[in-house]
Amino acid sequence: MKVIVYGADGYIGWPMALHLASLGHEVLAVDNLARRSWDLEGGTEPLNEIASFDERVSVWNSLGQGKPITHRIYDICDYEAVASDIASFSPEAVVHFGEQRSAPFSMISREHAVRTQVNNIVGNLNILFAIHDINPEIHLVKLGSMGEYGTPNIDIEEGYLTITHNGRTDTLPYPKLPHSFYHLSKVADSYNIHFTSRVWGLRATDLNQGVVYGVSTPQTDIDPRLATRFDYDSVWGTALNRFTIQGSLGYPITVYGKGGQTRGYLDIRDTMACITLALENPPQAGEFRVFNQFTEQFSLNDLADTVAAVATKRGLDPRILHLENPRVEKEEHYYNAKHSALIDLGLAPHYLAETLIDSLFDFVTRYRDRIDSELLETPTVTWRDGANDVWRKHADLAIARENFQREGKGVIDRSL
Ligand code: NAD
Ligand code: USQ
Repeated sequence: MKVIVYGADGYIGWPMALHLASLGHEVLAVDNLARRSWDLEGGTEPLNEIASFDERVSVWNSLGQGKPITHRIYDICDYEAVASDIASFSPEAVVHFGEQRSAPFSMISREHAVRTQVNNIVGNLNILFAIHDINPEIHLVKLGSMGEYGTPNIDIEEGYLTITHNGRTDTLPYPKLPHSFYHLSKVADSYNIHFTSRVWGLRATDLNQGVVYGVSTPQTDIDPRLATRFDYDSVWGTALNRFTIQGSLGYPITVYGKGGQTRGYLDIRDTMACITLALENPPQAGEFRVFNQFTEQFSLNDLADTVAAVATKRGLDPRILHLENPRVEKEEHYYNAKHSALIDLGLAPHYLAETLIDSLFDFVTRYRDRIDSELLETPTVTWRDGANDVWRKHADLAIARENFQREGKGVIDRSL
């Protein structure tokens, strides 16, 4: 199959490009390197060293482990670039990861909220228009988020809810109560995709994904230059990544608020499997298919306790600290989200066991000299302020921009 992967230099997009190439699919990997420029902007970086986009692609292509990958660097907000590649590469499917994906980043200021929503909503619209204009048969596989639903006091269904109101019944998109301006951009994407499925007959799968963990896939493990990123700062690092590194170093494990916040989680290997299943089983023309993509649900207290148990077994003395919550979210709530559609298609999940956390401890320990303890500490972005000036560790954007361009790493985010 010919597949374009948008956001192919990112945490999930890179291993996905490798996974598809290893299965013999022809992959065009696209990214504008915005994620790397956002690191420079905020003074953050992943725990592990990651090769440049050019280098990781050339390493893969030199190994002869599957199909070679072709890659291109451009912004998907540039319609001409998106349309030109869809026309010339002629994919059967596109997998779209290429968005600003941090909830805290989207809550820094008005400008960050606008940047997030313009980047995400315009990029997604461009892909929809290019599919419509060039080949409406192309299957769009789009990464959404479980956080689009929020935490309602009823069961969460997979995309749709059948409602009886005043004696009449209809099946409608499930109501959304998103957690942040970032999650709101995903809701807008979902509506735009649903609309184009109904009006233009496009075929699309919206994957409402939970929090992804892990850095190890059969392909990323082949060579250190194929590694994917592990983030741990308070803007880009997920709670589980932060807890792991905090627990392994003897830092307090920073649970925000009461810790009853419950979310869906999945291993990065299951992300690969779910997307492959979606590609192999495309929806009908005109169908907007929604899967809830996670395998288990945990509260933050569950995660903190599991990390602390692993730390204790390793002879450490872990501490769990309940910080004042910088976010506005329910800290104790009902949560029961359906997630059977991917299992019905054949997903065989990897579950979060202490052994996986133990292997993450080993991973973190290997890179302990690179840890910037400032990034582990108190979160710098709050949901209430709307102008979080202190979030930047290195505020000198001009220097970051200059270095980035001098090192030839590619285009800087246009709105920096
Ligand atoms: P990431 O930030 O590591 O990767 C996203 C990639 O997209 C980056 O390399 C970035 O440079 C690129 N990108 C962003 N805007 C672009 C644009 N306009 N043009 C071209 N490229 C652009 O994020 P990730 O963690 O790999 O997440 C991938 C997708 O999955 C995102 O859409 C995210 O919202 C979704 N998702 C992630 C998780 C998770 O736990 N990581 C969970 C649920 C959903
Ligand atoms: N949290 C802590 N301590 C920390 C960091 C976070 O308690 O040190 C809490 C947050 O308050 C929140 C929960 O952990 O209640 C989850 O936060 P997170 O940062 O782990 O994940 P989130 O912001 O939800 O975002 C991540 C990805 C995003 C994806 C989302 C899936 O960054 O791209 O969309 O997970 S979901 O959560 O299902 O919406």
